[in-house]
Formats: sequence, structure tokens, C-alpha cells
Amino acid sequence: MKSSPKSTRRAAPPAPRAPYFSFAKPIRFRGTDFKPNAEEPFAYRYYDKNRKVLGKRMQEQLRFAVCYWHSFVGTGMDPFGDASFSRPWHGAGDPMAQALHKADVAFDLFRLVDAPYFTFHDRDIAPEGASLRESNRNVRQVADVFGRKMSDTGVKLLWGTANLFSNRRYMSGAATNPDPEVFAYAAAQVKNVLEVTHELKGANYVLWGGREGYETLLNTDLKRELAQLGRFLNLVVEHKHKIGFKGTILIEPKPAEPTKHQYDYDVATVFGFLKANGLESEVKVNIEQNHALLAGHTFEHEIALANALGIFGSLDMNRGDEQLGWDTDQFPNNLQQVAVAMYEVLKGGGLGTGGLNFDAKLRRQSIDADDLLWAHATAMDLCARGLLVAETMLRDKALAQHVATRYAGWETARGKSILKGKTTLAELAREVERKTLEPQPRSGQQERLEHLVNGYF
Ligand code: XUL
Ligand code: CO
Repeated sequence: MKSSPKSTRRAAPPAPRAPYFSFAKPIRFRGTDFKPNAEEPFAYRYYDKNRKVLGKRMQEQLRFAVCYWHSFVGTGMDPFGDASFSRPWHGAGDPMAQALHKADVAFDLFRLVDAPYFTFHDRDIAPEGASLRESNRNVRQVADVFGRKMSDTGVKLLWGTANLFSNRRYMSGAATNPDPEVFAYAAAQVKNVLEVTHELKGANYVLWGGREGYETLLNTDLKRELAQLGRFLNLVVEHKHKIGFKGTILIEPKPAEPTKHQYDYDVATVFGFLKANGLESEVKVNIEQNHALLAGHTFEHEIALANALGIFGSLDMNRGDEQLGWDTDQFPNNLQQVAVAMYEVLKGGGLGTGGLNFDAKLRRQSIDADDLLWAHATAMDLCARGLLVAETMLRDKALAQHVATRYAGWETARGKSILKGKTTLAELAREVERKTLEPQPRSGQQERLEHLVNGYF
């Protein structure tokens, strides 16, 4: 008996899927008078993307990005409990088909909240294969789909990154692994994602050293590991130039978690590391609010320092919890925190190639599909409101004037000559010894300034 030729019978196209979200139309700007109703449960009250803020459209000042990992990969799992979200593309099934389903839902979310950018790790978008070659092929396949969806929708890539921390091969580090073969594997993985990011016209490429640190110094050659990390970063920068990638390479500081100590501890540490490796004009920082808190800093401190050092790159917007000392990655919802952070961003000249990436995850009990929409849209509106407050702070100039007056002495000939190195330590000492009057302390007026800032809300 002859078997029927396979080519004559084509598989039936998959049945159309029901939309994942209940919102059909993109969320619109309606202004502060907007009242929610059954037809339109949410509208932007502050995020008016075309409104000009300091000469730029709000969309360009804020450059919002949705992150792939928390929103579409995260399952709601915590150290004590299993998945709670039950996304249809999770669980058993063909992993590539699931990746494509996930991509459809992701681009639907971008459309509905009107997010201009997104971010991803290679492992978020496509399944890991049996070999690196296969994994890379999967990533490229999904990236091709992204490319088409991006040109259809106008959504852009804020940054891509490689996941060098989930697989057990990286348990002792990627670039800082005691085994050079793991270093090589990580390099191969980064090469692929950097090239994919370049092809998708990403504005930046991020390196977060999740496992680049140590659990105990007892088994760690710290000096050697730092040298490995420096070499790795140089390789990435060399390859960036070789392929002509014009985006910014960013390091994302974090002091700990998952490891006890991470080498990219905070902005100051990263700057020292860049200097030591001659990369301070090549690489900038992606600062995350919750990471700043874990390092014992405020978000605005890290932004101000990065601006002062000339390495400010981009922001991962989220927030930690006052009582929990770990990376809770909550969606930002504290107006004052956002406003003072945006004030530092604007003072530094804005986001440049960076953006506001919501590296934030839904709480474990927020299990409805629409919770993803609510979380992003409300966070976007809050950030827009924070931007407007920051604009007022900047335009009002009262804070800037206070600071200028406080440092006015350094603008005099005397102050300038000291800074220019025209006076020696001995000369300064002689001058002071000749004087009879002490310098007079002046108030820092902190409470008054805090009151001033409260008035901007
Ligand atoms: C981890 C973290 C990462 C980076 C990208 O705390 O923030 O998701 O943003 O690897
Ligand atoms: Co982050």
C-alpha cells in the first residue's frame, strides 16, 4: 500500500487565540479631569506623550520600556511557593510556539499601554537549546519576528542583554568563573545578543553581573576575577566597534543578590573599575532604584554621582520596600521619590540613549492578565507626573539658586585659584595663620529646602 504524499495535506492553521487582555484600545491621555468608567477604566492623567517638557516631547523625555523578563517570563514564584500566574505560554508545550505566543502578547501590551520601547534577555525571548548554536538560532528566530513586529508598530528596543546567571554553568560566575571555558561560553552568548541588539537597532546593550561576585572569599581569587571581568568588558567593547554598534554599553550596578558580594557594587565602584580598565569613556551605567537602596544609597544619589562622573546611561525604574531588605522590584508608586530622581536626570541633561525601563514585577497575588496593564500604565502616569514636578523644580530655580549661593565662594578669584592648583598647601597654611578671623559657618537650611520641595507637589 502506498502512503499518501505528505505535501498534499497541509496542517490546519492554528485557531485564532482570544485576546489576552480585556482592554481592546490603547490607553489614552485624558487629563486630570478624567473619571474612570465602564467603557474606559483607565486613562493617562499626566502622560501626554506629545506635551513638550523642557523642549522635548514627554515620550522622548521618558522613553518608557517594558521589560520582557518580569512581565512575560515571571511566574509569580517565590522561594516558598510555586508559580501563581498561569500564563498560557508557560508550562508544557512546544517551547518555540510558546515563545511566539509570548511575543504576540508582549507586543499587545506595548500597544495597549503605548510603551515606545522594550528590553529583553536572550533567554526571555526564546528557549535554550541543546547547544549554544541551537540556543542562538532560537534567539535569532524570535528576533526576526520582533523585527517585523517592530516595523509594524514602531516599538523600539531600548536594550538587549544576555542572561549569564540562570543556567547552572554560571553558578560560579560567567566572566569571573574559575573555568576559562565558562568565560568563553559567556563571551559567545554575549556576541550573539550584542549582534541581535545591533540588528534590531537597540539604543543600548546592558551587562548585569548577576553571578560576577563571590559567596565566600575562602574559595575566591578576587584579584584574578577582577582582571577577568576587565578583559571580558574590553572584549565586548571591541566587538561593539567591530560590528559598528552605535548604542551605549551599560553596566548595571548591584551590590549583592544573587551573590553575597557583586563586583559591580554601585556607581562609584563601577567607575573605579572602568577607570582601572581604561573604559570610562566607553561604558556607562544603568541605575536601578532597588539596587541603589541595597547599596545603602538613594536612587537620586546614584543618578547624581553618575552624572558627576560622566557615566550616566539609563534607569531601571522600580522601587524597594522600606521593611524588606531585598530586591522586591515593585512598580514605582512613590511620587516624591520619582520626582527627585527625575530632577537629577533633567539636571544632568536628560536620558540620552537611555530610558525608563520598568524592571518591576507584579506581586504574586496579582494574577489577572490586566494586572500587567494596570501596573505599567499607572507607573507610566506616575513617572510622567514626577517628570512634571521635576520640570517645575528646575524652572523655578529656587533650589539651584540656593546651591549656587552656597558655593559662591568657589566662583571668586580666590576659590578658582585654589582649584586651579595655583596655591600650595604651605601657602594656604601661611595665609590662614596670618588671618585673625575664622571662616563663619552658614546654615545648610535643610528643613526649609524640604518644605520648598514639598510645595512643588
Ligand atoms: C536583576 C536585574 C536584571 C537586570 C538585567 O536584579 O535588575 O534584571 O536589569 O539583567
Ligand atoms: Co535591572
